[in-house]
Amino acid sequence: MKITDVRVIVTCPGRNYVAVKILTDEPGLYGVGDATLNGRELAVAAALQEHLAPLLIGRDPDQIEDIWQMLFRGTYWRGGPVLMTALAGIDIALWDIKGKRAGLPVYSLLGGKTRDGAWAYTHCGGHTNEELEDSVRAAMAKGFQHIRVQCPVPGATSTYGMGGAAEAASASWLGKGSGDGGPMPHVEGNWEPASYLRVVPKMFAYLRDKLGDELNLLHDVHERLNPVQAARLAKELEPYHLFFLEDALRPEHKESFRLVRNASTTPLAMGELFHTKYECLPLFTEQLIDFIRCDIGHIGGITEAKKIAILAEPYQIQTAWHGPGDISPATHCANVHVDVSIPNFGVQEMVYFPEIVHEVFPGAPECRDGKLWPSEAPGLGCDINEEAAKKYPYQRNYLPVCRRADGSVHDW
Ligand code: GCO
Ligand code: MG
Repeated sequence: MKITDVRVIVTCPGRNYVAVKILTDEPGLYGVGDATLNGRELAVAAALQEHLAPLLIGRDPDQIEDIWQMLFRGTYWRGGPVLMTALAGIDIALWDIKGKRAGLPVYSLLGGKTRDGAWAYTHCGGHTNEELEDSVRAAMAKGFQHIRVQCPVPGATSTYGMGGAAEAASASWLGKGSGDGGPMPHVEGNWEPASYLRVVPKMFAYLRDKLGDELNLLHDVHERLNPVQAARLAKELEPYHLFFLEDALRPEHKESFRLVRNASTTPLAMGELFHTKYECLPLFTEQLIDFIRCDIGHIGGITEAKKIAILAEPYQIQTAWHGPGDISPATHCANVHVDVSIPNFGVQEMVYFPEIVHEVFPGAPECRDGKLWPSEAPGLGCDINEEAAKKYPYQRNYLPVCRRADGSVHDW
């Protein structure tokens, strides 16, 4: 069997997505992958179109590992976010082909089920603790047992995650630019670590008081703290028994996790800005984190995710793959096939996609009883409707930029 064509499809059903469709010489046999890198979509599309796709034509799609190595090591330069996202798009599409060809869901090819479904967490936010509580109660009523909670920061004009599930599912930051229709990033201003550090423990105290101890609560710091601030937060959150505290530090400072770790027993999650297993290793070997949450769509796909899970297992680190609305349902499908086939799965981030996304990408993991369930169809279970994709052309879009009260740039 041979690869005959690689189509790179850029579409914007509310958000920009980059899809990879790999066709073979077997009539009707193709795979669909996701190569979306929020805010830098066309860089990945160009890498695929101009550099990687030509290398695939005529190759045997069954040889996923060899193709992966050829693309990763063959560049000589290795890969950052752009190339590892491009590679993920190819890898995910190739696993889809392998499953369809075998007549089996991909989880079966990865070793078979280790659990029935994958525990899922949804996002909750609000402008006040009361609003947040309502949003958490609504998620609990839907069956969620794991919930990520975010709150506004006094003085800040807006804050990452405050909008909860609605924000995650909405049309990203499209239209929130400079206000004159120009392509300027939406700026989030007046964010101060001191205010943030004061307000987050109060949010958890409120929620535990109202909701009790049983619910699994998570929180995303979004790489905004320095080491000593992160250590303080982890320590002050100890009484509220978080399921995990996510991305407390910037990805560049892995050694600083020692300080956070030594300060508290709050479980730590990290990894959505990593690109390879090599970045995960120092956190694994010193057991500095409890959950690894790489983005399967940004680390070269299922092939690398499986290796990362295997490397994490002996250190008793569990997976919590990144699952936001700015990667397509194809990566969400890949997440769940890996989740249900590995021994050290922890939890899976999920979003409800708007209907317009499902129109372009039919097929996504089913969410019920607080869990995600993989498709039982051969392959990964996500398709692309190319005609529908054409209706929603790419729109230039940027992620927000965060500024502190003095106007200086900070991590968003
Ligand atoms: C998460 C993430 C996302 C990122 C987004 C950037 O935990 O879900 O932090 O919300 O901000 O993927 O494009
Ligand atoms: Mg995050």
